[in-house]
Amino acid sequence: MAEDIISLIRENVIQGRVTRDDEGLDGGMVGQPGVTELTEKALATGIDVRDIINKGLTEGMKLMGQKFEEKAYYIPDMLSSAEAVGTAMKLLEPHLAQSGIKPKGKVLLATVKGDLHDIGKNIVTILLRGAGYTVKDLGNDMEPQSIVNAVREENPQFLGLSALLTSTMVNMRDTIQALEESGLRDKVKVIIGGAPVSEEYAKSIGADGYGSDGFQALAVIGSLTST
Ligand code: B1M
Repeated sequence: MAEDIISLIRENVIQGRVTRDDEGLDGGMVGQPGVTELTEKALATGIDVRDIINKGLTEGMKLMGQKFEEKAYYIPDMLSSAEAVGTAMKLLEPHLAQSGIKPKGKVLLATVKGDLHDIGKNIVTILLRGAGYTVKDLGNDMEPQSIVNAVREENPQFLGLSALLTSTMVNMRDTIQALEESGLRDKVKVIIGGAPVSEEYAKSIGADGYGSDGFQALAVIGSLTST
């Protein structure tokens, strides 16, 4: 039952179907539950929110990416899928929040210069907020100097950088260098994530941590909090 619902969520992310009123990219699906109705059903059935996010939404976007590579779908199709994931995350957000917990620390998050991919960063934002961190989302396509200015103004404990393009991951290194040049590097712990980056890359550019997904980012920030 749980696997069936998660598999339908995946399929409907690929089809870019927000609600039951949507046709779907391949057409003919009006009336069948979309990502909104399926996510509501998953929550009502007691399916772990982590599985909904990792096995349903994130996996659906990955499969959509493969179809994009195969040229079966195009950029507007990816945007429909992105809208479906964003809508589901809004439904899941209240279930991640643990009421009554004290803020754990402040995190600034940004997608680096040249990169417009923000779905992963938005998921990390929601998970961190749900876990009690105060998160300021700086947005995407963020110049190193703008990030440095925000770190100076906001004085966060953590800075999270996201990149999805091999051509923009280098801007994570430039951002860390800009922090060093401005004398702020030792005031903030830097965590990086996104499909093209790795633990090794994080080490090579002098980041303090790497998260392979949103939950890993949470775990890494948690472990750095206690060091
Ligand atoms: Co683009 N895109 N895209 N895209 N896109 C990719 C990344 C690509 C792999 C698709 C492909 O060709 N196969 C490819 C990159 C190739 C490369 O660099 N090697 C690509 C390309 C080429 C492009 C364009 C250049 C296409 C074009 O215009 N010709 C263009 C670039 C625009 C730009 O940024 N300047 C482009 C545009 C777009 C859209 C705007 C259409 C759209 C983005 C919409 C949006 O974000 N608002 C889009 C999308 C949706 C994708 C794919 C399909 C999905 C990305 C995604 O959202 N994944 C992607 C293909 C794929 O991934 N297979 C692709 C789901 C998301 C939840 O996962 O972002 O990995 P992810 O985040 C995860 C983890 O990585 C991690 O946690 C998240 C949750 O688990 N994580 C962190 C992320 N950030 C983290 C930070 C952390 C810790 C963990 O700590 C701080």
